[in-house]
Amino acid sequence: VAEDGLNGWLRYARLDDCHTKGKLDSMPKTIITLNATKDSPLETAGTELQTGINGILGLDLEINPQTSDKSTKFVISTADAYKEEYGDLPEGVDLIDDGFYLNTKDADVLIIGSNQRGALYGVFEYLSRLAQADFSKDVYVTNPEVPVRWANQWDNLWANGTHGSIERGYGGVSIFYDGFGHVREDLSRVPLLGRLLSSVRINAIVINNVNADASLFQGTNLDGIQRIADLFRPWGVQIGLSQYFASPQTIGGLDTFDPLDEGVITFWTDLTNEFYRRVPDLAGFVVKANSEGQPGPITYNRTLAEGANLFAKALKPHGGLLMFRAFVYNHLADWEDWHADRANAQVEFFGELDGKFDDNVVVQIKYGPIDFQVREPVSPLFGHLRNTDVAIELQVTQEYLGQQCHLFYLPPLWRSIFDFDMRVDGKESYVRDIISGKVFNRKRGGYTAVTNVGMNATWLGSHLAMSNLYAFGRLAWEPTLDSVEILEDWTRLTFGLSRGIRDAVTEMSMLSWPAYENYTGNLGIQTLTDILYTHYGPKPASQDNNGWGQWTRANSESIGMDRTCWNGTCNAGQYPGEVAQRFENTDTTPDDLMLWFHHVPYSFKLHSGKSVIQHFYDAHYEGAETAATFPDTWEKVRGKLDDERFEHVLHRLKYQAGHSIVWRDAINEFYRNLSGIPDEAGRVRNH
Ligand code: GCW
Repeated sequence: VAEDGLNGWLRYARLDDCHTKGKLDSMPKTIITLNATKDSPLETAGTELQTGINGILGLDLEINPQTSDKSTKFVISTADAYKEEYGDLPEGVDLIDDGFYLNTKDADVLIIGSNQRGALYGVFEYLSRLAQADFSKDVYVTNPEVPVRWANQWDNLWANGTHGSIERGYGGVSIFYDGFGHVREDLSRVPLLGRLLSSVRINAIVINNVNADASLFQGTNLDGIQRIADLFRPWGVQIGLSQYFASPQTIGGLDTFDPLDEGVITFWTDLTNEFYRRVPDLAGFVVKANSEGQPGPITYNRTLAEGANLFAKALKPHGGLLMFRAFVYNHLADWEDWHADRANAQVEFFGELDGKFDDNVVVQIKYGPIDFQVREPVSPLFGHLRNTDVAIELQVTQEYLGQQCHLFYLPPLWRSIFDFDMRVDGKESYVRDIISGKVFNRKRGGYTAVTNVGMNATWLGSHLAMSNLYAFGRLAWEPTLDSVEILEDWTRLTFGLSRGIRDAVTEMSMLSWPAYENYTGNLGIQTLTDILYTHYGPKPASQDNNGWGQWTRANSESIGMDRTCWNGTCNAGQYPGEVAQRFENTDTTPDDLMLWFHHVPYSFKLHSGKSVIQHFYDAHYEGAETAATFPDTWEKVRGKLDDERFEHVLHRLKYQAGHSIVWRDAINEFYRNLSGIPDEAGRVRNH
């Protein structure tokens, strides 16, 4: 497990002769890396190509041979260096930052990046093709959809409390911190992660929890941050840091953290300069402010924009970005107030601030208005920020989605958000085009994901969960990629070329979202889990009667949040006109969001013709039945891969099948008791 697990999808397993027959002779014999300096991404590109070809094809290639022999070669280069040495790239090859050009149709294979990172991405692309026995000869030019493609780790310096050392991390303890307040001595996992991230074109990683601990920025930990950055750099991965808003007070010795105070401004300027002295290519900061008890500018009656700009100004001379999280809401809300609604918070806090942010601020918005639920409409804030760059925040770590103990392939959920048409000003405006900046003519957009890999030998705690990390990078580069195609690539790279394995993984993965939604929370009611602590397992009673605002408003007659404008919280009204109208009425609200937007009797008839309560009962049975097929589906591939990975996956799938029955019965019986309405099929017991 260790070796395969840590390499993830970069195994470079040897291809069978039947795939390589007649192909090896025409392979170039040497690798040229133009102007590669030590520890540069270009140097990495050369060695990675050498390693990959050795693994996949069994060929030994020399890098930058001294002889000027005339044999065929791989040329790995930046566009500028290539131009100097060989002349212009062909017409029509237009590259933007991180993009690359790959030419496999001639005797020499050209892998040319707009920059060094792009060249490295080109090598990974080429190796990914070879590993899948794709020897096609063509010309390929690709550029990223957005420049910000960042992983976020929620790693803590200290391992204590209920969360372990990574908040909402299910893949073991931190690879960065020792759990006792320090950066680890042994950082050998860092380059291995850098390699995986780089291979899917993720260009930065935030290395500490957004609930930030400023002691990371003191003493020897500053050296530690520098060591981490130095280990990621050869992979073209920059680091970012989460900042604690009250640091001027807690570590700066000031009696205030007011963002307009001169001393506070000097504190952040000096600290930022110190970071850049050590890490000249620092990507920037992430800030969670005035959220869930975190300090922020509102403490001093300053706006969130004033808070964000404080950091932005310090970062600006160094070219750094300030990712400011839109996850701001009142977690002590009044649940007896029919009109209170956490889903309204983002637009309430940020809507009016549009245009008030400095130009190196990016507002980072979770995909839905609440919190990584199994089904949410897109955050309405995406329709409001016309003059502000935005990034979407996704989760690879499955916080509400089974915590890697349940299989949940996320791209179909992500795509449902990216592909939603907001109808801004009555015009086509897909969320992905809002993110990229196309809709509002913005220059910079972003995709971020909370990844939370840990020391576990599989990184995420489960082999199959790695498809989500892989897919996140692929989609951040090209958000219209097909979920199944991404998955098939990943499966071939991870488990080899067996059709059987590919069919099994695809079947289970593509059923995994509907199954999980069916047995955990239907019709937009959210994941009915324990929302107070673990976010795991069924606990529908925990949603209501507390300030967290993940309410269902279930009583003995009716259920759902009334988010209409005519009678409820008017969250529907935060969407652009056409969409607002659609969500305002039950007639035009899709079934899967019915209870998100409407409070209705259990007997309410859905578009499907079923009542809400019967839908609950049936869906929970269907979901559990689907999960019950997973172990059988996986059994079909026994013997087609190593036993260790086979058993590891099987164990998780069997557990999921069992736990889905726990979910089914807990939720069904809860609503059977509450509503008093029997299951038409007579399955659900009354207590
Ligand atoms: O979903 C909540 C999580 C917190 C997390 C927070 C956030 C890092 O329960 O653990 O804190 O979201 O996104 O800031």
